[in-house]
Amino acid sequence: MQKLKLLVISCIVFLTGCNLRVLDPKSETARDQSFLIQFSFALMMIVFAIVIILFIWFISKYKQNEQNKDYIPPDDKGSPWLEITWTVLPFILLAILAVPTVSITFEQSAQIEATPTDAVQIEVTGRQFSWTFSYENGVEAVNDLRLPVDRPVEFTLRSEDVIHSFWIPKLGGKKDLIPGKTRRMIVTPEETGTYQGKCAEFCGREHAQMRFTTTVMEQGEYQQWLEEMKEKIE
Ligand SMILES: [Cu+2]
Repeated sequence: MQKLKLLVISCIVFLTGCNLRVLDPKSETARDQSFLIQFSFALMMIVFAIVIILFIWFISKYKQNEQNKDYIPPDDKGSPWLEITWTVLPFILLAILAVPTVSITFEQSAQIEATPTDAVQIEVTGRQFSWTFSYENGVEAVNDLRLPVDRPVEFTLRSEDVIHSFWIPKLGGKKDLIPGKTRRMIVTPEETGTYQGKCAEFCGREHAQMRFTTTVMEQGEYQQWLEEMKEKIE
């Protein structure tokens, strides 16, 4: 018991150092996704609470005591009303869950989403075990992603070797990089700051090192950074 307590406390301490927060959205994409997580969690908790309340109520109501210890309940052969209730209720709950899930999934599907005209284009290449980001003016940076705030960014994702997964939790969900395929992802960061990103698909021995930092900058600062980087390579 003592060991278990220690384990739980140390886990909590270690996890507070974790900067990969899914429920702290800094873009519309991430906000919609965290809404889905919270919405389905709330729905689950309602079902859980009802089941637990009924459970406690039944075990206290039908508990054996002095008065009922010889009572044998009649053998019921089914109840159409009960069966209809527990068939229809889950159906309604799933329908409620399906509406926002399907609509957000389609809305965020890159196949359907048109590229906004003012989108910044960034090419992302994943390889064992690093990320290369290529910007429109030819600048390349390794494990260092810079984005302008309040402008849509279209990522073109490619892998050089195995399957990787591009993930910046605060900006949006994961997108797998499949060797031989080009994939797209559109995100509009809404707040400046530094966000951690990582590979979210186990891809080999140093997978855990496959991290990158995402710096969302003011638009002017971003342009300045791009120009400074360009000068460096020339
Ligand atoms: Cu990887």
